[in-house]
Amino acid sequence: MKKVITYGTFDLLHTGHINILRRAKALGDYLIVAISTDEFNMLKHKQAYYPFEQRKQILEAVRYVDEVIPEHNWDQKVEDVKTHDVDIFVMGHDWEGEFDFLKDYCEVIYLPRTEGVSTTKIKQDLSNRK
Ligand code: C2G
Repeated sequence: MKKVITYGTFDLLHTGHINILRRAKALGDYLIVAISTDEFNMLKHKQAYYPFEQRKQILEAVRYVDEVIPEHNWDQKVEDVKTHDVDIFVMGHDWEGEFDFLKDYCEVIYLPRTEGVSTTKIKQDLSNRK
């Protein structure tokens, strides 16, 4: 069984998230998504609308996702790859090169982002409608 992992906040789930989850799953048989905890988001200077438990529940309902684990810090990826016996690490290409150190442990693939959609844009568009 080929196992894939990807990481992110996945707040206000949108087609950009769905597109990367669908393509990540297509690379293997089992997709693990490591979702940033609320505490880690503070370190990433991100304020998610949905708290971790709700983002986890939403991701677990996505057909491409087989397992959701918490992302507590920047440094857990090597351990996650080993612990979960991961074959492929996937991220959007906005992270191109950032995680190449994982190539010692698994395949590293950066996929094109979906243009024109982001959680930040959703928040801005809704704010402008007021
Ligand atoms: N993404 C995408 N297209 C978009 C928006 C996001 O392909 N229009 C991808 C990102 O490239 C990322 C994933 O969706 O691979 C999740 O995006 P975020 O929730 O913004 O995650 P991020 O804040 O980039 O956190 O350790 C890694 C970090 O946790 C990544």
